[in-house]
Amino acid sequence: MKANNSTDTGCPFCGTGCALSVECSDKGVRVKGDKSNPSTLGDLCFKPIQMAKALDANRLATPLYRSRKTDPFREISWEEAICVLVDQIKSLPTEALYFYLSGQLLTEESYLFTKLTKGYLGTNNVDANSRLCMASAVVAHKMAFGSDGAVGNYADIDDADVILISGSNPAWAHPILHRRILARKKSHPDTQIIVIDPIRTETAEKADLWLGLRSGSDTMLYNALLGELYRRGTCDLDFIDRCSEGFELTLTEALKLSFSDAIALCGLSLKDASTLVELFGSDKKILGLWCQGLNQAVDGVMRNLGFINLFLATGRINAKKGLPFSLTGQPNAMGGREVGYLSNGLPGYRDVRNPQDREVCEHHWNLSSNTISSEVGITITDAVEEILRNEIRLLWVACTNPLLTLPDVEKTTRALNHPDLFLVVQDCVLSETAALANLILPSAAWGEKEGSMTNSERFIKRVRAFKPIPEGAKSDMSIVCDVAKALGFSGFDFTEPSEVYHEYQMLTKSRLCDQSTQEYESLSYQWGGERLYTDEVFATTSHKAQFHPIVSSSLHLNKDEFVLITGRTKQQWHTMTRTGHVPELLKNEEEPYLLINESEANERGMREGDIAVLSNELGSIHLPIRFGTLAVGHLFAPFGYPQAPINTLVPTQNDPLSFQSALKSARVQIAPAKEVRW
Ligand SMILES: Nc1nc2c(c(=O)[nH]1)N[C@H]1C(S)=C(S)[C@@H](COP(=O)(O)OP(=O)(O)OC[C@H]3O[C@@H](n4cnc5c(=O)[nH]c(N)nc54)[C@H](O)[C@@H]3O)O[C@H]1N2
Ligand SMILES: Nc1nc2c(c(=O)[nH]1)N[C@H]1C(S)=C(S)[C@@H](COP(=O)(O)OP(=O)(O)OC[C@H]3O[C@@H](n4cnc5c(=O)[nH]c(N)nc54)[C@H](O)[C@@H]3O)O[C@H]1N2
Ligand code: SF4
Ligand SMILES: [Mo]
Repeated sequence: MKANNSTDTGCPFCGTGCALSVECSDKGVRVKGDKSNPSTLGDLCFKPIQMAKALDANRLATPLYRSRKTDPFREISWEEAICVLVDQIKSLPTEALYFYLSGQLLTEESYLFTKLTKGYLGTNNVDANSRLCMASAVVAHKMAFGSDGAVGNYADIDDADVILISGSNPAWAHPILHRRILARKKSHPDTQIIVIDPIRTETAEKADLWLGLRSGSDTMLYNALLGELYRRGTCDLDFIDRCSEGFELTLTEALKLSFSDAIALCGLSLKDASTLVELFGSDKKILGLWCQGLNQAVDGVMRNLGFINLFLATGRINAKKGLPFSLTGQPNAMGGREVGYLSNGLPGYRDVRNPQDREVCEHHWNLSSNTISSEVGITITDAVEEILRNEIRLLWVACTNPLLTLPDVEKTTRALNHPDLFLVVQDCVLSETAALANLILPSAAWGEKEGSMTNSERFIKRVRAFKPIPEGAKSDMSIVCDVAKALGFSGFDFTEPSEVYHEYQMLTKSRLCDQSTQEYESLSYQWGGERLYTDEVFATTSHKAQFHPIVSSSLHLNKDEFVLITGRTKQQWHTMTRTGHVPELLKNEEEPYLLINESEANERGMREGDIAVLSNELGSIHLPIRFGTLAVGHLFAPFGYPQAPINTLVPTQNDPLSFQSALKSARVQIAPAKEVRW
C-alpha cells in the first residue's frame, strides 16, 4: 500500500487488464486508473469503479459441508473442511479426480493448482474455463506460429490505418481497447474501422463498415479473400517464400470457389468484400482483432487460422504493415495459459506430451522421473460425460460457475447432482454451482489477495490487496497449499505469493514467455517485447510460419430455424455473481432478452416487449423481445442470467482440434409464448 493510502493493482474483469489505483478511506473504496502503467495508460471503464461498492455483498464466511447432496449444508471449520477433502482425494483412484479452474485466478494460484495436480497427484485431468474461451486461439497460434501467445500490442491501435474486428464486440467486452480505437479514429479520421459480425453491435455501429456475415461462414470469407488477393497479384510472395510454409496447399483450397459465389454464400455484398481485398492488397497497416465469434465454434481453430492466413499472405506480422491480434477474454487467462493450466499444458508454455518438458518440471518440483503423466487430460465437456458414467467421482471447481456456462445445462446439472460425485466448489459467493456442492470453500476475492496477472498484450502486473479477507474466508493460494500439505506433499510451504512467483518464473527461463529476470514487487513487464516474431523467426521447428488449408463452410438453416448467438452484456460479468449486486451495473440489464430483427418478429406476430419462447431438442427458454439489426435468420441472447439459463439450448458440440464448444450457434425455433411467464 502506498503512503497516500492508494494501492496499485489490476482490474478483475476483462482481458484488457487495466492497471488501477485504489484508494480506501472513510468514504469507501475509490477506483481510478493507474496513469504510470505503460499498457493501459491510466484508462478504465465503469465496471471496477461500480464494483467497488459491492465487494462485501453476499460473501461466504465459513466452509459448508454435506455428505449427501440431499442433506442441508452444515457449517464446519477450515480444519474439518481440509480433512474432509483430503480424505475424499485419498479414498479415490487418481483417474477419478478432476479439477476445473479459471482465467480469473491469479498466476500464482493457477501455478499451484498445476503443480499439485499434474506434478504431485500425477493427473492431467485438469482444465479451465479457457476451454470455453481461448482454446481455439491457443491451438491456432501453436499451429501457425509454433507457440501460444498473442502477437500484438495495444500501441498497434494507435498507428493503424485499418482496424479489422471480427467476431468481437470490444465496445462491450473490451471497452478500453474500444475507446483507444475510437481515439485513433478521432485523431486520424482516415483510419478505417471494419467489423465482421452477424450482429450490428455497438462496435459495428461505431465503425466505418459493417459486414454482417451469416454465422458460420468465416472460413468461406477468409478463403475467398485469400483467393482474390492471389488472383489480383497482391500477396507478398517474397515474405511467403522467405518466412512461411504450406502456402500452396492453402491457396489450392482457397481457390476452389469463385470469389463472387463465396461472398454470396456468406451473405455479404461483393462491394464490401472487395473493399477488404483492396485494403489487404495495399501497404496500409491493418490490425486484426478477434475474440469469441471466431473461437467458440465447431470450426473455431479453422476460423482463427483462416483469419491469420490473410495477414501472413500479405506479410503482415510487424509494426509497419500490421498483424493479427487475438483478444483474451478473462483478466488472467494469459497467465493461466503460461502456467499450463489447460489439460495438455505445463508451466512455461510446456506440454505434457513432451518428455523434456515433463523432465524439466519434475526436476524443478523435486519429483522423481515419470511422475507427470504423458497423457493429455480429458477436457471439461468430456469430464461431464465421465461424471455421468461414474468414472469421475471428485470434481474440484475453483473460480468458475460451470452450471450456467458449460453447454447443455440439463446435462451439466445431472452431472453435478450425480449422487456419486463429490463436488467441491471454491468461490467467494454461493454461486449456482456452489449450491449443488458437497463442500464449499469460501475464498478471498479481488482486493483481498496478492499475486500477478498477464493481460491480452502479454503485459504482467501485480495485483495487490487493499482490504482484509473477510473472517472465515481464505485466499485461493492458502487453500491449495493447505490441502497439498495435508495430503503430505512437501513442495507447498509458501507463505507469500512472491515465493510462488519466484519458483514459477524460473520455469519460464529461455521460453517464449520468459519472465525469469523480473523483480516481483515492481512487476510491470511485457514478455516477448512489444510484438512477437518481428525478427521473422517463428517458434516452429523450421522457424517458419505455417499456412494451413482451410475447408470453407457456410450456413444451411432448415425451414423455421434460427441461429441463436449467445454472448455478453455491456455491464454485467458472466454469471453476475458479483456485478449482479450493483444497481448501476444492472441498469437496463436487469433482465435477459432476445434480440431479433423487427421484420422477422412481426412475421411471427411478435412486438418489442412480448415474450418469445425459444426451443430446440434440449429444452425451451422464455425471453422478452428487443429489436436489433442482425443478419437474417439470426437471434442473440446473453448468457449468465440464472433466471433464463440460455445454455439450456446450447448442445455440446466441440471443435475437433481445440475441444472448445460451439457456444454461438445453437439452432432454435421461435414462437410467441402462449402464457406470459415473465
Ligand atoms: N461486459 C463484459 N465484458 C466482458 C465479459 C463479460 O462477461 N462482460 N467477459 C470477458 C470474456 S471472458 C470474454 S471471452 C470476452 C468476449 O468478448 P467478445 O468475443 O467480444 O464477446 P461475445 O459477446 O462473446 O461475442 C463477440 C461477437 O461474436 C459475434 N459472432 C457470433 N457468431 C459469429 C460468427 O460466426 N462470425 C463472426 N465473425 N462473429 C460472430 C457475436 O455476434 C458477438 O458480437 O469478453 C470479456 N469482457
Ligand atoms: N452460451 C455461452 N456460454 C458461455 C460463453 C458464451 O459466450 N456463450 N462464454 C464462455 C466464456 S468465454 C467464459 S470465460 C465462461 C465464463 O464462465 P464462468 O467462469 O463460469 O463465469 P463467472 O461468472 O465468471 O464465474 C466465476 C466464478 O468465480 C467466482 N469468483 C470471483 N472471484 C473469485 C476469487 O477470487 N476466487 C474464487 N475462488 N472464486 C472467485 C465468482 O463468484 C463466480 O462464481 O463462460 C463461457 N460460457
Ligand atoms: S476495460 Fe476491462 S480491464 Fe479495463 S477497467 Fe474495464 S473491465 Fe477492467
Ligand atoms: Mo471468456
